[in-house]
Amino acid sequence: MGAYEIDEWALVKTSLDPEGIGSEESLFTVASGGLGLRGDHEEGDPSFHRGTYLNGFFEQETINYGEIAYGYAENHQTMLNVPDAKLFRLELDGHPFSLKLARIDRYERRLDFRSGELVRMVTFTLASGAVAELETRRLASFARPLVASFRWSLRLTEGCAEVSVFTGIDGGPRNLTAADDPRVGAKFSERPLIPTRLEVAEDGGLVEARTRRSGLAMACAARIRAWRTGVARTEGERGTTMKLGDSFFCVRRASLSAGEELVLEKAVAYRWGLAGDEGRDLAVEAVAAADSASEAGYSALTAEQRRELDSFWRDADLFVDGSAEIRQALRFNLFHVFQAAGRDGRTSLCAKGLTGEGYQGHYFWDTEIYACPIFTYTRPDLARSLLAYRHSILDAARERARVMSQRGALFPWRTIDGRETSAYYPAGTAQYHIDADIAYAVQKYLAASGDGAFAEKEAAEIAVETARLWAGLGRYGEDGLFRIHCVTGPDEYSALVDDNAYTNLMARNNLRWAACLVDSLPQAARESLGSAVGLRDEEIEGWRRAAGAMAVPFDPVTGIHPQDDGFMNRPDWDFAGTPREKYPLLLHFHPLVIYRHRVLKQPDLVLAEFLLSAEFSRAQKIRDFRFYEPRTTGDSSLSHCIQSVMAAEIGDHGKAYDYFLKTVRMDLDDVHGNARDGLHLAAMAGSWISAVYGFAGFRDYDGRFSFDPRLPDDWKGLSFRLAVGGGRLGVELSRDEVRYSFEVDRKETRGSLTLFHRDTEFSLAPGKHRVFSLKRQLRAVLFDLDGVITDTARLHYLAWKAEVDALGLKFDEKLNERLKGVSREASLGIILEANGLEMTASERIAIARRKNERYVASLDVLTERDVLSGVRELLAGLRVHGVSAVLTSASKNAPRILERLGLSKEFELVVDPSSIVKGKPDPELFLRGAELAGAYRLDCVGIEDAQAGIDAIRAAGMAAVGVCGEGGPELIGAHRSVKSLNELTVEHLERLLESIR
Ligand code: B16
Ligand code: MG
Repeated sequence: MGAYEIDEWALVKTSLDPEGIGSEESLFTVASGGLGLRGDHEEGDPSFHRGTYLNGFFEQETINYGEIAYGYAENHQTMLNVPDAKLFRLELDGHPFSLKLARIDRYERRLDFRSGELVRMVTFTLASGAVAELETRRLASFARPLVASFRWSLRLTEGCAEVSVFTGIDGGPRNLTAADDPRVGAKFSERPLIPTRLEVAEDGGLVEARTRRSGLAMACAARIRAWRTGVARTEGERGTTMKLGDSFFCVRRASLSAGEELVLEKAVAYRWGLAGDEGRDLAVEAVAAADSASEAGYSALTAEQRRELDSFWRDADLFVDGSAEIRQALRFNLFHVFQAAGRDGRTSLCAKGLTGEGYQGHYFWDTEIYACPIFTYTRPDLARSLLAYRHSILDAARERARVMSQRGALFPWRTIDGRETSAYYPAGTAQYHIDADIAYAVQKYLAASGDGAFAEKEAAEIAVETARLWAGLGRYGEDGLFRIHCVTGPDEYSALVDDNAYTNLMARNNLRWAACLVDSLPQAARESLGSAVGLRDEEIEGWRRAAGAMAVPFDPVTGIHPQDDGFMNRPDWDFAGTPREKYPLLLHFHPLVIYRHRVLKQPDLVLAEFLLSAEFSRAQKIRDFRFYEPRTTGDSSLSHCIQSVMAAEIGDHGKAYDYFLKTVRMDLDDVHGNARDGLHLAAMAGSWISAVYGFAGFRDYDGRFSFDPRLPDDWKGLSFRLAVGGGRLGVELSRDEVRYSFEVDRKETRGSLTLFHRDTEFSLAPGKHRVFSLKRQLRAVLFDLDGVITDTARLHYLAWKAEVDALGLKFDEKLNERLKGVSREASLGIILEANGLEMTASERIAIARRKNERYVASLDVLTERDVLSGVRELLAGLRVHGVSAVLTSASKNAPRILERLGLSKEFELVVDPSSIVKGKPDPELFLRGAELAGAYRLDCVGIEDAQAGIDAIRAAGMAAVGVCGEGGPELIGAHRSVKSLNELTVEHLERLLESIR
């Protein structure tokens, strides 16, 4: 699989592959949240694009619109490719060393997830026959902000050679420009970074530069040490340093014989800030940091790096028992997400991390919805820092809200410094949902961490200003519903719509949370919040009212939530007529062509159903997932992980795993073909989301922590830890059971943690654990009525026949087969459709009523003798075993029929079909049945005689028994088929449950 070796703790490549060099540069990036070094080779060749980035350091340039309108974003912002410290050029016997031309005997590059180093080893033979081992190492320090350290060594194992090595700071690299792809490419008209100072010393140098327009300045200092080891160690290889344009290079020379080694260590420090900030001397800071790192030496920095990573992995590792490839991919992803996160409260996490220039180093909602969950539950300090960044740009967001004629704060869709920089407003500025996404991430962080100080200040201010935005943006319609017009949801293949369901749902959550948070503040905090943001009680009431009246589109015909108000009116995209090469659609069709169809780039409503999990029934989620999935292209890399989580939730394990594979290996396999422009950080974070929220079924809605585990077939286990309740919750899943444990540093100060395993509430005291079985155990049997308990199909047939004949329509026993298990109204629909007839709602109601009158009258003939054979015996057996019996009939006459059959007492639990949204084959009836019985759905067996019923049971994730009768049609999908219930005992059902997953 892929071009990389399988190593659980490293990404390893053992061959040079000029074709894949671009994506390799992204994959082999080392970064520290503030500084990113792309994985370009030390010699600078072969290379797709050499890159060094400082998170938050950018240049801006006016956006040139062909036609401009008020309030358009004014400036592009582009994270700059800054002077490069990675180059080490080597000359041997006067000839430049080239990876492409050398006679290479061994090659290996390794990105080590535990030491944080990129290590390359090359063994090669010189023209003279001498043999050399070249080892290079680099790291971007987590412990020392914006410091990188390099170790370069060349050892001769045979022969001798004259060696020269050149390294310094190269001012040459620029940002990538020309590209047809709107997702990449800087827009500079002039060189963005102007060198202002270049100084050299024998052992290093300093460069300073400032941006042309964004008012920022940077400094970069390097210190180089060299020595020769081997037969006899000599100190301080002397060398010279030279300036070359905006660059400088130190040269070190040595004559090496077999067994001797020339070693260079280089410490580099970057600093940046506002140009002209008199309080700071960036050069002095950079030099001091480089000196200190140089004195400490490379191995000391590696030790620091290991300590940081040991602690990260202790909290964040996700262990999959069953596949080394998956472990590697998950750790690779986590490592990159950890490397990408800004740590200073002033920077966030770029969509591509610090691995490339795609999306120009911008921050989007990716941080809050995709990356923050990882940090909230593994490194809360980093989650806090990322959210503090949002607080730091609150003033810019307030200003943006004013420009957009709103109150409160409107966070920019994409930005570096807080100002909106999206040049395409329909899929940019219009994504107001980012306000609610940020609020959501803050809400989660608080619920998991209990960070009171953050709640009282930063969180409260964000809560108020975002709630204000929604309260002002929406309008009450004539129907009293609170509506939000003309926004774009997460799915960018629909734009500028009314009542985007995701936006409204998340806004509702935002409004409610803000009201609760403000109400829960201690008096003093409330007062200082009041003076900071001028809050009145009536305003909070207004939020609650708007939340209570929020419009959420619902289509009663299909029973799904349309993505927006107009969604159901639009035609479906012609998927069958769209060849593979036309994807992603955004590169082949005008936006309007896409917008006017039902086609999704990524989940929208389905994402809301994940994030706001408890607000939707399972049946609703199943319907919605099934409706949207075939319409979702996955053109966004943010798509797959959400599809995976929701497929897992609705019990579609095959799909859950397929989508997981797409997200977990997105960049390793270059699924989107653009890894060279930088890695897809949200998708990488998404693999953690898929595993934890998908396979472990973790949900954290509204501060309630629950798990509903479902391991993929290929895995034997999954374990991880989450930071909650002041300690670490350990979750260890095996095929048969799950073990929850709770550890805290100091037991006496912590209370118990309340959790839910499925629907079972339990609490864990510090130091304790609890184990739950995951095996299916028979708890409830859900019985269909007609065809299973009694045979009223004939009576239904006669009643319909009489009615339909009177209308002069055709109706026969074959058509009647299709009505089995189907509701009265839907049955009439089938009859009319078969006759090619349409009727008004009132005509339909009248016909259905008359049919029912005939049917009810015919029920008088039913007696206890009409109970089908085997029914009473099975019911008696269930009672003895304490297994619930539930009636899940589509018939509204079921209670009357039970009474006539003398079975009312046997069925204390009867699902009322008039209380459900969709009948069979929708699983709702059966899921309700399980709920009524208080049984977990996988512990239920459903018994049905109709195909629609078997489909419904399977969709509910339950075991299905089909009653086919004598010579009846085969029921597809039934786990077991019987002629009558005579063939079934409780033991049979128990064994049936054991045999299926
Ligand atoms: P009612 P089941 C179903 O019963 C019948 O099979 C189906 O033909 C009928 O239309 C439906 O009940 C509705 O019945 O008109 O009495 O509400 O198989 O789900 O028990
Ligand atoms: Mg039936």
